[in-house]
Amino acid sequence: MESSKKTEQPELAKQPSKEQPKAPRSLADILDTMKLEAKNSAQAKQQDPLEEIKEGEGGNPTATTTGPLTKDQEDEESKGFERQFDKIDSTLSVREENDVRIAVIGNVDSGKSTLVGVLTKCVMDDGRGSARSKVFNFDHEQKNGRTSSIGQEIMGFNDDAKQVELERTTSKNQEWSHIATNSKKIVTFLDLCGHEKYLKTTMFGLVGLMPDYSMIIVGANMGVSRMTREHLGISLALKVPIFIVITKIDLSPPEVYEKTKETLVKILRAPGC
Ligand SMILES: Nc1nc2c(ncn2[C@@H]2O[C@H](COP(=O)(O)OP(=O)(O)OP(=O)(O)O)[C@@H](O)[C@H]2O)c(=O)[nH]1
Ligand SMILES: [Mg+2]
Repeated sequence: MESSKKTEQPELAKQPSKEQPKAPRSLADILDTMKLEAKNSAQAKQQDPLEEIKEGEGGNPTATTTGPLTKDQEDEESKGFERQFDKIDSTLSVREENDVRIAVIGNVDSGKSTLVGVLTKCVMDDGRGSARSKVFNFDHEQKNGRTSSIGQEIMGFNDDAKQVELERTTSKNQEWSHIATNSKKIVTFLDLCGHEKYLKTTMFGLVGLMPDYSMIIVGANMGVSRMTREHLGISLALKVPIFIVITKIDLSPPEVYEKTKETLVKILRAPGC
């Protein structure tokens, strides 16, 4: 038995299975590859002898240079950087002027999605969730009425500062494209989640999507809840300017509405706010 085992081993070594790593290449092969790569890179350098001059002209200030730069080259290179920064600045200021991004935050059921639906889809709400159903991303959100993902909707304004009318379109892409081509200014709403369970998603919207403002929705009949304070605190910490919208005034008894307003004034006048 032992002798048969000994004879099988070299057989296996001769025919390696697919999982086994490839046998290393010979030293001569490796040297050949290295020579070829060195030759190619030398040829690439010869093909573009103006590369260094282009860098000095601001064409590509991030490209590496060979050898130390002269004073003139350094000046030219810094001018190149300045030109690129100016370009980025102007792009950002165009976005600031023409595209305002608003994060919609506040307690669960305060009416965030409803307000976004009413404003962007130009429909009235029936008090039972008809407007919010137009802005939900997923079926499960439609079923339980709770936002669990970040919804994005846009609202466009034309040269006369009037809202761009919506077209009957089949897809969101077509709708956005119609609004974008006919608008001078665009307001983007980020419909965030109110439930504590989805606070991480709301945080991501506030931190990652860089809103210009936070619109804090407070239900008149609900008062200022713990979650509303939490969202307000996060916005303040991120230095995102805030404004407050009170909803459900039609449902709220007048004294509760007055109490909610008083509490809001107190919070907004508190130090650090
Ligand atoms: N009567 C009345 N009902 C409203 C008003 N605003 C919202 N609603 C209703 O309140 C319910 C909750 O609204 P949503 O828009 O889903 O609330 P939300 O803040 O988005 O809730 P979450 O996404 O779960 O945080 C819906 O049935 C709306 O129809 C309002 O001003 N008046
Ligand atoms: Mg919602």
